[in-house]
Amino acid sequence: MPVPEVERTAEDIADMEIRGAASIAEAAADALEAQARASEAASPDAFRAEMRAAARRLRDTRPTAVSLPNALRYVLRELDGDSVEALRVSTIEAAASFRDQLERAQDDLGDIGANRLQDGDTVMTHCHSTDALACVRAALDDGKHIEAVVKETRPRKQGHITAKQLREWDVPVTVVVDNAARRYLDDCDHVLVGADSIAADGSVINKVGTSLLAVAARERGTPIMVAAQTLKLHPDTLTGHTVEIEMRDESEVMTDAERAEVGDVAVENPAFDVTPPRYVDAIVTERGQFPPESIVTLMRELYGEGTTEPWAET
Ligand code: RUB
Repeated sequence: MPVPEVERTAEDIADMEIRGAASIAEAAADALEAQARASEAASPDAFRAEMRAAARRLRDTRPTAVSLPNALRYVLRELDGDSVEALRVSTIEAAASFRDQLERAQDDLGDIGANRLQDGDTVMTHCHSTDALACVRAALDDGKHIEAVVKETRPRKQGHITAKQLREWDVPVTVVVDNAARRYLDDCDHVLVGADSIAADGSVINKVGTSLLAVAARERGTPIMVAAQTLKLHPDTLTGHTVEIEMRDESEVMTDAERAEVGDVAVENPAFDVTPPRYVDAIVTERGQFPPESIVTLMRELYGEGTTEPWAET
């Protein structure tokens, strides 16, 4: 049985109290650390079994952001030792080094992304991405004036989180409904979004609506920049697997009262969509910026030809 902190984190991820691919990854690593600290396992085998069970519980919360299984793999891979105490220490160290890497990757990515932003530029955002915002932050730190058109991002309106963060940085913000995006693209110099997963062919999986925005931006000639640290590269796509798109509760789209009023309709609520590589100008990672079609080279270098599932029951 995972310790209560793992259970709490899993529930918070599933309920989107903790959300966004990087934050989900960090919370998962923290939860594995909590499991290790609280473990009363009587043997190294029992400790490892507990860690695998905790990782499975976390893994099963949301299916699309690959940062989650990548984070779990990172920590479980570092488990080392012949005693419970040694295993505990190695888990705690692995979680700390994961957090360091995450923070460093976002800073480095931000510096690279900021080079694409010129003084006086306006960016259009979709959803809320800490990787995307790191690019704006770094551009501001370079002394550039940046403005933003922030898409509301139905149904959960994560655009409000982006708007709040940008206002805290004194960035002038205009919030628009999603359907107004094309109208405002002419006023924007970049579309700047994050990613939950990036597939081997360079497809970008991000909050639903990203692909529609990318198609419109291509038509208007506005460059599309995806900010995604390498934790978002989906290694299973190297071996032909596809990325599962999470379907969320219908009530996020229509309340029960609205449905009663409208009548008997089917409601679908996909949380993410796939933007084909031809609509993306650059994927900005902490290792540099890449045309989407070449991201596979980096993916091979970092993740080899595939992955294991270290959380599997043995
Ligand atoms: C969040 C979302 C974000 C990515 C990247 O979706 O699509 O663009 O996760 O975020 P949700 P970050 O709100 O459903 O989790 O750059 O912070 O990892």
